[in-house]
Amino acid sequence: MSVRKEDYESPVENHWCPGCGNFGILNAVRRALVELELAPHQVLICSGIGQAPKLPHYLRVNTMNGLHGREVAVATAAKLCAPDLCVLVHAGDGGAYGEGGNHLLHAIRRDVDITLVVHDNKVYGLTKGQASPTTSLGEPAKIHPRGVPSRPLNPLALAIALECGFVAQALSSRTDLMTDILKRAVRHRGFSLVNVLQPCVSWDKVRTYAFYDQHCAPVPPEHDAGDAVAAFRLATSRPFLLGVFFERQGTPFDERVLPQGSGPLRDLPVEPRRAEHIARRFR
Ligand SMILES: Cc1ncc(C[n+]2csc(CCOP(=O)(O)OP(=O)(O)O)c2C)c(N)n1
Ligand code: SF4
Repeated sequence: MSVRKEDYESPVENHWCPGCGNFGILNAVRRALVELELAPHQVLICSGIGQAPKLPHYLRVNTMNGLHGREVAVATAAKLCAPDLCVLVHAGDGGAYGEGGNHLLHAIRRDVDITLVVHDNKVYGLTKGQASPTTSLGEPAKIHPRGVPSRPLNPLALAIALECGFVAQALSSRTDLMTDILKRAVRHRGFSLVNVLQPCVSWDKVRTYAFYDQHCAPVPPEHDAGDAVAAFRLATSRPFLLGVFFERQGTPFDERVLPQGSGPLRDLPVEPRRAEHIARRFR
């Protein structure tokens, strides 16, 4: 089977602003899936509400749109029902780290075999530029004219502290590196977090393409991605390092909870009478 880029062509009209960093992420995801020889029917992309969550509309793949911040929970259920699917989640920094923060913690702890790609544009893009959990302390924002009063979340350090299976950072304009990182993240069996720095050309006039070009640097080649302490130190030392910070192979959640040899949940026989009995208790 040979998978082509055209197989992922979607007829849906694109509504991102011209020049948005999301285009680079879209290109890298498509390239990664093609290079992994995954056909569209083998892939499910879950998302919620926002600019980032529009990404699966622009690819011809299986899609599940959940509520804002609930995309990881939806993906967890989907992976348990169909463990043979490659499940990705696309969310903004607001959805993933704000509204969805609690779901993120527990998906990491469970080690669900999904890849969460966070489009980290440091603002709430769709709702027109309010501060998000990753906006810098003191930075003026829409509803914070005197500056954001809270410290930003460090998603990489948080994930490493929880010994998340795979933790990496990419930049939306460096699609070669992002494609490689995404391929590794998808191949990793367990929860993968890829934080993608993404310029929002409409609402963020500080972190432009030129800003990121100037401030980003690769994770040092001598870094040992198996060393959680070194990874944590790296993640807390410089905010704009690109590459793989941490990788640890465990037993993914679906292998731990699904009975041996039972097959995917979707193949289990449905007993309508039992379902009816359960439904009656909630009427
Ligand atoms: C539970 C809930 N809270 C808030 C909203 C309103 N809302 C929709 S999109 C959005 C911002 C999205 O920002 P982000 O997740 O960072 O994604 P982006 O648009 O920047 O890609 C907000 C606040 C909502 N739909 N549901
Ligand atoms: S508002 Fe920002 S994140 Fe949303 S499409 Fe426009 S540039 Fe992209």
